[in-house]
Amino acid sequence: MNSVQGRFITFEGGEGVGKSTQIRRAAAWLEAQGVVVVLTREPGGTPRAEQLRRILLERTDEPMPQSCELLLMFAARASHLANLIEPAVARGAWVLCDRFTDATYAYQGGGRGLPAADIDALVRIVHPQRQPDLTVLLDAPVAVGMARARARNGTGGPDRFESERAEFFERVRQNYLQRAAQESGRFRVVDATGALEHVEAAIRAALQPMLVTQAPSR
Ligand code: Z5A
Repeated sequence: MNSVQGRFITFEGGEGVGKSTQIRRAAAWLEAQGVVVVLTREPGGTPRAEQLRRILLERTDEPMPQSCELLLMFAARASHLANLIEPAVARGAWVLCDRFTDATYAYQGGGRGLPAADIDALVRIVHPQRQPDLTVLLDAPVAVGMARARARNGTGGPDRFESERAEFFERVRQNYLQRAAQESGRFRVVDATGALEHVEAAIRAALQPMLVTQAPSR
C-alpha cells in the first residue's frame, strides 16, 4: 500500500504570466526527486471537463451570461475533482493543477464583479473539504502578461477571456493579490517578471519544504 501523502498544488496568475511553462518545469523537477506527479488544468483535466472548457473559451454569437460562465466553471471542477484530482491525491500523487477555484474568485469575482458569497456557496457544494495544500501565484504587471500571451499566440485569435481589456485583468490581478495576503499560509507569491530560470528557481524554493515533509510514514 502507498503510504506517501498526496498533495494538491495549484498554480495561479493572470493571462500569459508563465503558469503553463512553469508548471511543466516544476512537474519535471519533482519527478526527478522521485515524486509521482499528475499534471492537470482548469477548466479541463478530464474528457467531460475539457468539453466544458471548449464551451467556456470559444467565442460565439450567443452571449454567455455571467451566471452560466460561473456554473460551467464549477460543473467542470466537480467532474475534475471526482474523476481525477481526488483519486490521484488518494493514491499518494502530487497533483499540480494549472488554475483552480482561486481563478474563479479572481476572474468571475474580481474581473466580472460577481459576489464572492455566490462563489463561496458553490465551493460549499463542490469541494467543501478540498483546498489546495499550496498555491503558487505568479505575479506580473498586466502589460507583461498580455505581451507574452500576444507573442505566444502569433496570428491565432484571442479566446473569450483573452479578448478582455487590460482593466479586467488589472481587477483579476488585484483580487489574486488580496487573496494571497488574506491566506498567506497557503499562497506563495512569485515575481514572474524575471527570466524563466529565475522564476523556476523561486518556485522550486516554494516547493522544497513540502519535499522535506514527504518522508513515507510506516
Ligand atoms: N478561468 C476563469 O475565468 N475562471 C476559472 O475558474 C478558471 C479559469 C479555472 C483559460 O485558462 C481561461 O479560463 C483563463 C481564465 C479562465 N483565461 N485567461 N486569461 P488558461 O490557463 O488556459 O489560459 P491563460 O491564463 O490565458 O494561460 P496562458 O495564456 O496559457 O498563460 P500562462 O500559462 O500563464 O503562460 P505561458 O503559456 O506559460 O507563457 C506565455 C508565453 O510567455 C510563452 O510564450 C512563454 O514561453 C513566455 N514566457 C513564460 N515565462 C516567461 C518569462 N519568465 N520570461 C519571458 N517569457 C516567458
